[in-house]
Amino acid sequence: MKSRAAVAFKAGEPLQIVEIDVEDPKAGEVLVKILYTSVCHTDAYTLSGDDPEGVFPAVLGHEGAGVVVAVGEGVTSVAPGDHVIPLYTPECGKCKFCLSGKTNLCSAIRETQGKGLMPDGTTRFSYNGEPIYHYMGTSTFSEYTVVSEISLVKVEDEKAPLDKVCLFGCGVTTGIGAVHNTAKVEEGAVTAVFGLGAIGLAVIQGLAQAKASRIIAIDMNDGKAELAKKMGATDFINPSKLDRPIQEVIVEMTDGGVDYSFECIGNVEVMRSALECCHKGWGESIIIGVAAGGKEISTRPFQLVTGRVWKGSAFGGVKGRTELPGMIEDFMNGKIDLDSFITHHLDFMDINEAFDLLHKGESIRTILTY
Ligand code: NAD
Ligand code: AHE
Ligand code: ZN
Repeated sequence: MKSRAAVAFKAGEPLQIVEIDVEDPKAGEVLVKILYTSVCHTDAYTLSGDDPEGVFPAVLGHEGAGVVVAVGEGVTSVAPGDHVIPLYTPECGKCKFCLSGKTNLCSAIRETQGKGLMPDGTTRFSYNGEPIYHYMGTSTFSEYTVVSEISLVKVEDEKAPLDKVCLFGCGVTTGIGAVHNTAKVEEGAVTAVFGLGAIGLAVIQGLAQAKASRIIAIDMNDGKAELAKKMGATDFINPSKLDRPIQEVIVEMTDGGVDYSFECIGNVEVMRSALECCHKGWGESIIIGVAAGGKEISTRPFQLVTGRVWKGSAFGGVKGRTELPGMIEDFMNGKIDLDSFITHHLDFMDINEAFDLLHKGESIRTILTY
């Protein structure tokens, strides 16, 4: 079938809206009509050419929601008409990782997914007869996309608005999950959040749910302070206005450092600050931001010897098929605020504008409608 898609033909160039060909889903695969998608900084990262797994031409996009159109042989968990959210972290429930009880990083299709291919090693997308690669197993920047069955969670409540719950495809789940699943923040904790895009703001929302006593929000852009405070931040710091390292300032204002910090930018210098602002003996720093290929983190090992802990979090440690239904329910019951993340709405055709808004720091999330 034909599908409108925003194709990343080359790194560093704007996406081009073209009509691509989409093949039928094979065994274990599902054809989904994407109704809404948004742009996460990771899409911009891959488009920039800094992602070692970035392959071109590709259909990017991993934060979306839509409706099942057709299923391949053997698919039983979803059926045509079902509302679904694609999951870049699938959940097969059978692999060593899924069975470990220790991680959400399902390994069933990770190898081919990282190469922009479906599990059988081929692609369902083409343009002028040439293959187009998939992305993160989701490719939500095509009106019709093919994904693995295990990369879909069904939205059981048909009243759940897909133009909002699409945010559970990445940003909101990642931030809230990192607080509860990765850091396991307890009531009264003193915390710091570096970077106030959708990920950092979702972390703040998770910290507010966990009843953290202090939530120090940090961003170079003063324009982010208001929303951070609305979500629950107690303090805001713009590090570009300081004449000394931010970690020194935070350690001083928290009587020795924070219990938990979260890096939501992808900047290895900030990752160091986030670790070093943690309290001696127990402070934990969670890396969420994705740093460019070739970048490395560093600190004095003494920081770890003296009890600080460095951890990372992918998709907030959330097992999508098991845990997203509960998060969608929380949203429907008013326990998660999605509306505040949605700063812009645009037509899908204007997707490059959504990237510009993100780069300029003017948007949190832009919902693109097909
Ligand atoms: P975003 O661009 O909306 O937000 C980043 C924020 O960081 C902006 O507000 C920006 O002003 C701020 N910032 C940039 N440099 C800074 C600095 N030196 N000091 C303080 N603030 C600074 O991005 P986003 O969509 O929220 O994504 C954030 C990061 O999280 C990206 O690296 C993205 O790739 C990553 N991410 C990771 C996961 C995961 O599962 N680990 C999931 C989603 C996104
Ligand atoms: N391909 C990148 C890795 C990017 C990365 O770390 N991705 C995060 C999700 S970002 C979503 O916005 C993730 O979940 N990683 C786990 C995984 O298995 O990919 C690179 O730099 O190589
Ligand atoms: Zn993302």
